[in-house]
Amino acid sequence: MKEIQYLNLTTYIMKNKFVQAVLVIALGSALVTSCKPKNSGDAVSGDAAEKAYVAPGKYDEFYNFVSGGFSGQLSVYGLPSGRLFRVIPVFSVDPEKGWGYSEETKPMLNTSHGFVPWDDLHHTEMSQTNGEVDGRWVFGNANNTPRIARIDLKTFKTAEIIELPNSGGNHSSPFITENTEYVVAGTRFSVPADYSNGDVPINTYKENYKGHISFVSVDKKSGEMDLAFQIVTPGVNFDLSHAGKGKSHGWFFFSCYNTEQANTLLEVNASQKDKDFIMAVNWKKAEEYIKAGKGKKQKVKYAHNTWDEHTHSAKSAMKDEVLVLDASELKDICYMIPCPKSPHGCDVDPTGEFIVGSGKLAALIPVFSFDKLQSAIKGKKFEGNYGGIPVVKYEAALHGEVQKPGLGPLHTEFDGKGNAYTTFFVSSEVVKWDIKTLKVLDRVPTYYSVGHLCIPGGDSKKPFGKYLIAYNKITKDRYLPTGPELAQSAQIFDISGDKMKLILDFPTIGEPHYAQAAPADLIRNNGQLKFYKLEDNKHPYAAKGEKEAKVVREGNKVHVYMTSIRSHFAPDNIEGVFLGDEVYFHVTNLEQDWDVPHGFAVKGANNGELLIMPGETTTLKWIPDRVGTFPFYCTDFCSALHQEMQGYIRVSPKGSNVPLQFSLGTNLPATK
Ligand code: RUQ
Ligand code: CUA
Repeated sequence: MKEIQYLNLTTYIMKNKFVQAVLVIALGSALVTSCKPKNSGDAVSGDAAEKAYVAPGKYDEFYNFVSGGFSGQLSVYGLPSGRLFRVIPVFSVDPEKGWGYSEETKPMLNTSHGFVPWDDLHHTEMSQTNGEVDGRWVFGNANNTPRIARIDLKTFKTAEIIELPNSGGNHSSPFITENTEYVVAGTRFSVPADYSNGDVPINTYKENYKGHISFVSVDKKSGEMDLAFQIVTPGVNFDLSHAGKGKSHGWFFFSCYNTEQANTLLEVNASQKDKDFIMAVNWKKAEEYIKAGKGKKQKVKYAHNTWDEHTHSAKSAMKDEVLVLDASELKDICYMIPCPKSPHGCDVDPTGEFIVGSGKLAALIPVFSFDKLQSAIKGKKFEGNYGGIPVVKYEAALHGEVQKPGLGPLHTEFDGKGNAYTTFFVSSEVVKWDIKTLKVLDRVPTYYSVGHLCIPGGDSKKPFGKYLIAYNKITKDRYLPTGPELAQSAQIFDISGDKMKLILDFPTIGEPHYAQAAPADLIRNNGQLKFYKLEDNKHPYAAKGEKEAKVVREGNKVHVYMTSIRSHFAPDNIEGVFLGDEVYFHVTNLEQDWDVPHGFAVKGANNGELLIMPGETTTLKWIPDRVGTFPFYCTDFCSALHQEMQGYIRVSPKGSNVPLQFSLGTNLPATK
């Protein structure tokens, strides 16, 4: 194991000569000590299996919402068993669930660029009340075409997606304030603003590229999002962020790199400076400026997509304006705190006093003090400005540095008992340290190259602190080989004692970045929806009983109002459809019982299936490409006679005289 860890480290270093130089020079002996942690035994302790074991029929203690990275989806696991319960489609189409394939869900993936069928979901954040996880919603970010999604935890469905203008690579997102007042996003790639001319030479980055930070408000009751305002900053890369809490509620902290403002070969050119920044934003102050009318209205274009539980359909609205505050003009909303070497994670402890910056190339972890930051601002302990934003003196805001913690710190979470846990990508370990004394208390190896970690409630005011899950980027030999690509792995550690103990490995979907976890009861008892009430179904094409089943022609569009119930469709024989027609199967699931979806698929559809929940109506568009007779069937095993749940649709040449007719249980008159 040690050899493989070491191999990862060397490959990483060899691949990157610059990193090699920095690490070798800066870290020296740390390199040797950190890559082979003292207690690097990979054997799990004797009672590990017992600790991760959840007996058949028993429930897990926590839900774990894990981002899928390049899969664009969110997966839901149980802890401590590591059992996978569900993959929730968010930013990527999912033929399994018809997401992005059914007519009702297509608008959810609409953007100002049109229909975008994929994205990269890195980070998840659960809604909070008073800084505690409240189990209502989980938010996710789309990195590539900047968006934020809200997933409803009553239905485990994506309920809303809002696009972010003036942004590129929405990485520093979606992090929320302590009462979910805002879900906040910082652009990773600075770009020319959408409201300026973007057709400029790339090497004019310094003049023409800007950073934008978005404050998206969240309605307390409905959860509906709205782009409240943005703050424009000099062009840099915003990487990650977290809201202040408790005493620092009203502030937000963003890590930034590429303060060199390079536009090419960033691995070298954006690693020049000894320190980049953590940007502290006084968002309460920004709110005041917005109220005072200091926001400039800018013309932009972004989509806002919402899901309606009654019509079982999404709507996409195109918005065209945003209010922008300029950080260089309004001198007291943003402050830069110098932070060593390309900070990545930016994490705030449960008290709100300590802000941890994780410099990817740093040999230490700086911890900043909110109180010291406040007095530094009051006392104007500045060392100049960065693009008009005051730069606070490093020492003036610093609580202290964790010395020689490991190599390549990335992310930190907290257990609520005064301890911080940081992941180290290069030295493949999780390190536990004391937030106040900054002493390293424990370290465990991970297999291998850990990126993120999650402690239930670990970035809130109230961590539950029993387990720590490490999300590793590289799996190598942990599982049976599956060709060139191996599943990323998660590892659960018991952190209830002084020493972290590995209790379970489990494979994950896509590439998890952030994850969130919450007590199972909080979500299980939040009013989980078991089925949609048929009487509340307001879908314009719903058939709420078999008597309402029909087929209606409107020009070349054929609307099939179809019902499904164990174990037949109504109608199940359809004739009088012609080549050149567009057929819309609107299928209503008449069941009123938990866990009885029906599916629908028709031969030759350039589409996915439908998976229709009880009481719901869902539509599949089918354009027949040839004359003939085509079977359709239920794709979800729903009863002993599921295999009988089928039907036929006949397609005749254009202009033929086959009359439009449909039936169930009787032969069509035409066939005699
Ligand atoms: S971020 S490895 Cu994954 Cu999007 Cu820190
Ligand atoms: Cu309905 Cu199978």
